[in-house]
Amino acid sequence: MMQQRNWTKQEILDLYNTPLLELVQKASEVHKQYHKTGEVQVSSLISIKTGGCPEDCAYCPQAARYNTEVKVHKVMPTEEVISLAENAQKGGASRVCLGAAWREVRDNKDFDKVLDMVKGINNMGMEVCCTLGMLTEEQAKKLANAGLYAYNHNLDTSAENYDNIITTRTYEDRLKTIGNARKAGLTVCSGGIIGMGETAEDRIGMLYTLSLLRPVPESIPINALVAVEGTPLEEQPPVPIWDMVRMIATTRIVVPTTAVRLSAGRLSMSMEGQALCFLAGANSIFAGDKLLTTPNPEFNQDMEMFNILGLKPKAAFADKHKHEEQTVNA
Ligand code: SAM
Ligand code: DTB
Ligand code: SF4
Repeated sequence: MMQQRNWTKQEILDLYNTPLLELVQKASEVHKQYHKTGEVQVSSLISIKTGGCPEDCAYCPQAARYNTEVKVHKVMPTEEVISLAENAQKGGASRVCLGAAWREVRDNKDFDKVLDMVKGINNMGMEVCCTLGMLTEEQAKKLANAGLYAYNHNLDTSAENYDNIITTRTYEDRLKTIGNARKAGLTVCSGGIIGMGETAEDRIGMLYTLSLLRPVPESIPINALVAVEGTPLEEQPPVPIWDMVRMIATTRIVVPTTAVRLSAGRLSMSMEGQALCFLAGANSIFAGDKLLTTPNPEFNQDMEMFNILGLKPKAAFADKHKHEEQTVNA
């Protein structure tokens, strides 16, 4: 059983600034020690409730206050969600993430529908993750009882940079929700976005905060900003692939047992760039031609990439024993 080490911010920053190939090599060694390097989890995103969100997250096309092309949809019928999950499973996906453009979970009929979706997908033998905004410990427990495996709630950026990106809720609110998910026995998925104009210190500050959580999150998504017209960040230049590789490699070294997810932004990455991300320790991708509202590489193109790189989709719950050990030892 690996004990998570306490890193200092400076140590993480020094890692991040290591000459690139040396960093990738180090990360690759850690990856090989703790993970099956030939396996990458295929996850599928389903936007169960799209647009019209009251929050002001500067990156998000679903915020009602920005003028984007996203159309508002109410909660999707459960059968439709299950059928999308079935299709994803046929394509090799072992994890489904249900996303809702909500500020927070409310105890109403829509939440009951989400509980049904979770039950249905869990019964199919897939890992179910939800990202529904803030939630209480009681709501987290209801989700856990319905069979939810993970709760996604991103820190997005460092505590210092947070107010430049979101003002309608605080960093402490985010940490509290993560704590509530944890108390309910759910695994935690929490990461952030690079390419929003933040400094290297901000990227590392976020990683530092995540690395100090106990237990450490089982899953950390690293998103490259998808700059969407109409949002305050529409003019942000694309993040260099080298920054993405550095961020993934650094995360891999700092939290060796965590699943590092190469999440949004792959449409602008070459296959070679993504290959470096896998070498540096990325454990998963979102497959399917849409993320929540923005485009993603075609499914067939990703399967071709898996073939070329010699990667296999990972089975569901392959990390479950690791999570149970972590919880027992926490
Ligand atoms: N409304 C819920 C919340 O914010 O917690 C859940 C859905 S929200 C879309 C989930 C995450 O998607 C955000 O925390 C953010 O990290 C990521 N995200 C949203 N828009 C993005 C964009 N344009 N580019 C990259 N990541 C994005
Ligand atoms: C995460 O960190 N990235 C995913 C998932 N968690 C929910 C979402 C990415 C969304 C990208 C923008 C969009 O498609 O709307
Ligand atoms: Fe709403 Fe989530 Fe988008 Fe923020 S990231 S505006 S909370 S959907």
